[in-house]
Amino acid sequence: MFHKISKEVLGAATALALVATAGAAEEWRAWNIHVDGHPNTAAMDRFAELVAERTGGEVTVEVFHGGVLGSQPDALEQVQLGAIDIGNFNLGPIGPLVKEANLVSLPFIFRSVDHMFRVLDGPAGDKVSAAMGEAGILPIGWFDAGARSFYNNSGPINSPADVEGMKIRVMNNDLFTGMVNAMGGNGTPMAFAEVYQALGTGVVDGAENNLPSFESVGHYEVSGFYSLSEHLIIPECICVNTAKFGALSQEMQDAVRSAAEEASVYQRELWAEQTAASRTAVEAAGVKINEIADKGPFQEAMAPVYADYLAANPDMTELVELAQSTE
Ligand code: BDP
Repeated sequence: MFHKISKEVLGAATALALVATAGAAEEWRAWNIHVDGHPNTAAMDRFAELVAERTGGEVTVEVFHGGVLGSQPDALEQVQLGAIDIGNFNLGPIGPLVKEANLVSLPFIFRSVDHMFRVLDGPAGDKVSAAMGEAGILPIGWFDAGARSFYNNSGPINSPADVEGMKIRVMNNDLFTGMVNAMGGNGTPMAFAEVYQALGTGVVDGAENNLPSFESVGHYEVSGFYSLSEHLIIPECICVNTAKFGALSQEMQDAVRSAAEEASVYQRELWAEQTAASRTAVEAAGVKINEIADKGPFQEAMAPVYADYLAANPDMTELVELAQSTE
């Protein structure tokens, strides 16, 4: 009797387990470096809501904010390995992993954010996306990250000569180290989470970022001058482990993609508002925003950066020319 019941129970349990496996929910862990109040944090939360809604709960995303899953270079490797499933990444730190992604990290390659998006939406962008997907970091949505400018304490920066001798924190990418070095400074890669303290204690003399990030993590509290060099216009992505995304049915892939696209539209709206609001907030806190009358000398100083990059990656010449010639 006992034996008989247990067999029936076992049979039912096995059947249930099979049903559960067939309809198994995908639970994705998402990396986000930003804190509450930053546009990307709100956009990633919106993305998670939309994914749950549009996949009928078949895919869910838990977003870990504030970089608690690790630094950006580490998190990118985790995405490649599938240990982290998805995240909001800046293309700067993707360059060392995917050489095509470096296209967008060349200083002054884009004339404006609009120009950057036109390149991204065209054939050059298709090449960058395809290479990223092959490297395991598939972009499914594009965020605005504005333009990055220098900030420091010693005074306004108006020309490359003002950067001379300064130790400037940059994101992890040889292009950015080369960029600061080409101005006579000392480009120093460092994790984002360490920059506040490094600025406060004088371990670095300055850093560079867009206005929303300059404000959100308090760098403005330890930097008196923000000089609008706007030397880098780098997009950000919602990027997913390529194999995980590819394992979804076509219907689920479409649902996740549409969630990423809608979250990106939302992010770009928030971004525009936040850039203006951050400027007002940091000025109110005493930061001097310095307009640079002539950015020409900064652009000219970048000649060796382009020369070195193209000498090391001659196959990237076509892509660079394609971006530059995009109207
Ligand atoms: C912010 C980016 C973030 C970077 C950070 C940095 O959104 O992805 O990690 O800059 O400078 O603007 O490291």
